[in-house]
Amino acid sequence: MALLKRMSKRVVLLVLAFIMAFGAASCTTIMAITKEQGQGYLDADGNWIETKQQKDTRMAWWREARFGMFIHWGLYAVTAGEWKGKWQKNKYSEWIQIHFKIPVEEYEKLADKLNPVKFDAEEWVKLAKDAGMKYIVITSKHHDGFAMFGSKASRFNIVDATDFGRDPMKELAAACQKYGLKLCFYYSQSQDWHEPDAIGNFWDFPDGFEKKPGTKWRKWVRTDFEKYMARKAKPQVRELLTNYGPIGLIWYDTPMTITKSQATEFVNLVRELQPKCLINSRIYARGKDREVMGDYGSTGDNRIPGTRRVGDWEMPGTINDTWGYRRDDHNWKSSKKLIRNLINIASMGGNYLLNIGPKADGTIGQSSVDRLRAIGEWMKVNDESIYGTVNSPFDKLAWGRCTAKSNKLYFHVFDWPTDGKLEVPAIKNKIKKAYLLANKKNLKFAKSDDGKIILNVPEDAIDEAATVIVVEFKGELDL
Ligand code: FHN
Repeated sequence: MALLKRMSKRVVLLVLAFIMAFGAASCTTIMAITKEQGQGYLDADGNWIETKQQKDTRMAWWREARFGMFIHWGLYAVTAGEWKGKWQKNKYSEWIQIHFKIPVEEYEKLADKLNPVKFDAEEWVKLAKDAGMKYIVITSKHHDGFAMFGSKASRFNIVDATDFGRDPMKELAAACQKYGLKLCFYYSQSQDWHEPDAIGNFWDFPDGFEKKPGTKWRKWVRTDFEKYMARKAKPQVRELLTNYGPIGLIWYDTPMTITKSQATEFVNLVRELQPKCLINSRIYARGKDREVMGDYGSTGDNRIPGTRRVGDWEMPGTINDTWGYRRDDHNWKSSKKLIRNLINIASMGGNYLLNIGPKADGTIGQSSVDRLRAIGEWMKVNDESIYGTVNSPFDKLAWGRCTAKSNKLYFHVFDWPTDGKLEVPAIKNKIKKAYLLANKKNLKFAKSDDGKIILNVPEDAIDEAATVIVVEFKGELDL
C-alpha cells in the first residue's frame, strides 16, 4: 500500500514535471513566434500594441535611409501654374484649383489632357537610387481628389479618366521592388476638393459645413465628413495597401478638422492591412496638445529645425518653390544647398524628403535631374556619413556639421580652414585615427590643452559642398 502511495506520488510528480516542461516548451514556442513576427498588433479595442523593440524593428529601414524622394504628380501638372492665361499667385501649383476656385466639372476636364506617355517608372526609380535616396513618397491623391492609381472607389482616377489608362503606381511598385527602394504613398485624407462631403471645396459645395462665424473656412467642419471617409478615403487607402505590395509608409497630410477617432480609423486601417507600414504625424493635429499619432514627426515644409532634436523626424522640402510642376518656377536651390540641407538634417537626426514635380508628359525636368545627379555624385563618395547615422553629439559647429555612427564621428566641413588646421570639439576617448572620407588619407592630429582635437588638413577642400573627415575613436563616446 505504502509502495503504491509512493509510486502514485512519483507518477503525480512526473506528470506535474511533464506538464511544466511541456508548458514551458509551448510557452517558448509562443514567445518565439511572436518574436519572429517582430511586429505589433491591433487588440480587440483597436489599440496598437507594440513593444519598443518591435517599433525599432519597424523603423529600422527608415532610420537607416535618411534620404527620400517626394513626388508631387497629378492633374495640376497639366495646368503647371497657369489657368486661362493667368498665373497662380500662390506658389504651389497643386493648389491651382482652390486658387482660381475652378468648378469641379471644369477641373475634371483636365484629365483629358493628362497623357504621360513618356512616363518610365524605372527611370524615375533609378534617378532616386542614383541620388542616394532610399524611399519614394508619391502623391497617390492630393487635395484635388484625383487618384493617380486605378481605383474602384472613385472613377476620378488616372486609369479610368484619362487616355493614358495605365496605373503608374503599379509600374512604380514593380520598379521599386526591382531596384530595392521602398515605395510609399502620400494620401490627402481630409481635403478632397472633388467631394462634397470632404474638407476644402467651399466654392462648389458651400452647404454641409458647420459654420462657425469668425473662423476661417478651413476651420469649419464638414457635417458629413464620415460619408466621404466611408465612400472614398478609406476604400482608397485600402486599395493602396492591398494592390501594390509592401508599402513603406503612408504620408497623410493637412489633417484640418479631422477628429481623433477619425484619425484613428485611418491609422488602424494601415495597422490592420500592413502592420509594418509606417505612418507620418500629419494624420492628426488638433487642440493645444497636438498629439502625435503617427510613427514619426514631420517638421513644417522647408523648415529645418535650428537645433538638435530628439525622436524620429523628417523634413519635406522643395527643390524650387512649388511641389507640383510649375512652368514659371525657376527658383532652383543649388546642388550645394541641397547637399548641405541633407547633411544639416542628418546632423540633427532627421530624414530629408526632397521633392520633385514631374511634368504632365511623364518626364522630370532637366533642372531637377541635374541637381539629383550632383547629389548622387556627392553621395557616391560620402554616403557612409549619412546612412544610418544619428544626430551630432555637439551643437552646430561654426564651420560645418557632424553626424555619428558607432565609433565614428563624421565632420562635414562647409568652410575649409585657410591655415591648414581644423579644430574639432573635445572628446575624452582615445582617437584611433582621422582621415578624409573621399580618399581615406590619414590626417595628423594633436590634442590642445583644453582637449580639443586639432587636425592637420590639406590646403584645399575636396568638395566645395562638404568635405567629410572621419574621426575614429575607441570605446563608447565620452564627452
Ligand atoms: O498642402 C500641402 C502641399 O500642397 C504639399 O503637399 C505639402 C508637402 O508637405 N503639404 C501640404 C502643406 O503643408
